Amino acid sequence: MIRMTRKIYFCGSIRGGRDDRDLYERLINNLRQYGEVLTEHIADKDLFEKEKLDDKGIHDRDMDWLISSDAIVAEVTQPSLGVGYEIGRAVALNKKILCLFRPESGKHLSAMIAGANNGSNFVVKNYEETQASEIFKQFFS
Ligand code: 6IA
Repeated sequence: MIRMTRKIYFCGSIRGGRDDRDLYERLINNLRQYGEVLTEHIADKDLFEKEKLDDKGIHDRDMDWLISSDAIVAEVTQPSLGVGYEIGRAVALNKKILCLFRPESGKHLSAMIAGANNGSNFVVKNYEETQASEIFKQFFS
């Protein structure tokens, strides 16, 4: 029997603001035990200097990855149009989605994300970082 590695598409803010970059790095490292993280560049410190593609190239490549992925994990505390767009496209593709929001940030999550929670294939969790491992374990079990 051929066992395929699960493909995880991690979403985090880029042009929306990089305040949570370090956290993205820790979450991505944690997620690696559950599959291949297609978008590990989200945590890259030098992303702005390294990126060679133009906007269309980025969009088209990321959409291909999104289509090929098995699960989407989005850190949604830092509002990002790109992350919101990816989540909407993922819903249309019937993907399994986990959104993580930190209420401690003092921010307010969009009702269009919070209200999409159905507890099964679209899961929204208010969390603190120490809870992330347990949330991932449950989500991928
Ligand atoms: O609107 P935002 O830029 O915050 O959108 C972030 C989301 O869109 C992430 O979850 C990524 O999957 C995707 N995304 C946006 N920009 C990029 C990118 N390069 N490379 C990969 N994925 C991206 C942008 C670098 C550029 C500013 C030089």
